[in-house]
Amino acid sequence: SDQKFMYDLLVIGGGSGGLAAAKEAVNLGAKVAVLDFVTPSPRGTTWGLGGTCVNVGCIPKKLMHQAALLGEAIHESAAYGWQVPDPNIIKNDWQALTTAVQNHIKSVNWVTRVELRTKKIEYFNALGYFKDQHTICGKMKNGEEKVFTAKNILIAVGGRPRYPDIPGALEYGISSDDIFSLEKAPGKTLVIGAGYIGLECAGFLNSLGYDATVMVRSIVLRGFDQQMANTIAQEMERRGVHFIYQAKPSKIEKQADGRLLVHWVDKERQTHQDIFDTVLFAIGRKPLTEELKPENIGLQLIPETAKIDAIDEQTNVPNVYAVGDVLHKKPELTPVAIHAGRLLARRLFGNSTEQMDYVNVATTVFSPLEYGCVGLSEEAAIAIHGEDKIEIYHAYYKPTEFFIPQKDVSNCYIKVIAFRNGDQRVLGMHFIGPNAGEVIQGFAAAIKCNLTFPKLKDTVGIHPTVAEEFTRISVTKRSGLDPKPQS
Ligand code: FAD
Ligand code: NA7
Repeated sequence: SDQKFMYDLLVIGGGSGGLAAAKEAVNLGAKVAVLDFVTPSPRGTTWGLGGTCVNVGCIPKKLMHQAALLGEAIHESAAYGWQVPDPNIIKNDWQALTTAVQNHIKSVNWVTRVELRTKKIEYFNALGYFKDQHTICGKMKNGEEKVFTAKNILIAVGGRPRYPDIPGALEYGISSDDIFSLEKAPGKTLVIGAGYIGLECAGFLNSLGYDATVMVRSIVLRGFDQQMANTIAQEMERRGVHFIYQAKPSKIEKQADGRLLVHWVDKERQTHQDIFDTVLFAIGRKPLTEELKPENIGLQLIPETAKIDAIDEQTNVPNVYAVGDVLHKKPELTPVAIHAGRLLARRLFGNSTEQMDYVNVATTVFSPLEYGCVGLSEEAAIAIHGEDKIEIYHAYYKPTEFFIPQKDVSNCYIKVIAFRNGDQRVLGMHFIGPNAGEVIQGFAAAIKCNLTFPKLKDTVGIHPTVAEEFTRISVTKRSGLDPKPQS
């Protein structure tokens, strides 16, 4: 330990990336402290230790998605012989759901706190900012400030939902920070923004029995394969989610009855309005970097986004590092933050040289019918390698378990993108269907091992599963043949 400083590593932000780095660093013998502080959302929601994923992200989202899937299963179960009273009168109790979700989160907050204590990581519920490159001021809830010094500082402050600059947005809107603990059932909901968070929220709300509308400014799921993205939106629409395309909100007003009157403008500059009980903004997230007073240490931020352009997680200030959602042009995903944090701690305190590989990170959109993918989208593959160099394989398929309840299979679709010549290495895999995350995870490992199309075809499937469809895929887009199942 360097006697000049209180700590070997001070982590600002006790979320996915920060906690992973802190735990790895103490395991390697470093003296570590973590500051974590949650500023209440505009409507006053706040939460405990653990960051976005645990409190207002992946975990509550997946639990609400599961609630939605169970509701769907109740309806299907009658076809399988279950003597369900009358599925149409079965309702989800919002309070019971949110209570269960919040209780789980509180137990995770508690376990995290105990773990920090046992590992001897010092934890402070304080909002940190830079005084100089080795000194952090931590502002506690009571306004008191505490000073910390450290040899290395890790920025892992993540981000928070953005709000548009329109009248009524901050006063009456909510975000993903609020939805999972909303005291009152959301009722008729307008979700503004068509990124994965917007689609997931609209999807589970619709499945839970609430009228849900997505307002799309341009396209759905920017950055994802657009054919897959549009298939997801089409499936949501089929299930009753409404979409308003090419529209931008302009004003939200509260009516005398407490409901919200939302005004929006379409691409012909026509104005429209409708009444909703809840307006949820999912228009992207803003990193919490400016609050760190980066100017005090000359820390450079990307001007447009306020994100940090680190090289191997090292910022332009040599002893200051960054991981997770604050990083410029890196996937905003929990396992990415965790892996980068852990590898960084090993490089700092364990003589490791291993670097984080941000390429081919798999992800899943937990829309009602899920979408999992790894590697390149069709557009990206064409842009990078040219249409002539790649082959696109695709197929519609029918999950075995869909037959008896006669579930709609029209959007169960998969796609594999590979080099057309040479070793025919697989560049991207895309799956829409049940358990997409479970399906795509193993294929991500295969791609990491340089999976080729012939090897994929030489893999014996597991029958009857949905994942085996990838081993059966053979129709190319180029052939123009029908990708519908031929049975
Ligand atoms: P965070 O987990 O956000 O942690 C940062 C912490 O630092 C927070 O607790 C914050 O309050 C605190 N903090 C901020 N500033 C300061 C300061 N100055 N001083 C002290 N503390 C501070 N990812 C997935 O992989 N899968 C999913 O299914 C998924 N679903 C998501 C669903 C939603 C609705 C959302 C919002 C996100 C989802 N994500 C998902 C993304 C995932 O949550 C983030 O990528 C991940 O949490 C980023 O980790 P992080 O360590 O960068 O920051
Ligand atoms: P995303 O993926 O950044 O998506 C934001 C969505 O909101 C997207 O559809 C945007 O449309 C839309 N948007 C952005 N600004 C506005 C305004 N002002 N009005 C209306 N609609 C708007 O954010 P998420 O919250 O889903 O996900 C968070 C992060 O996780 C994201 O950054 C990913 O990297 C991963 P656009 O396509 O820009 O027209």
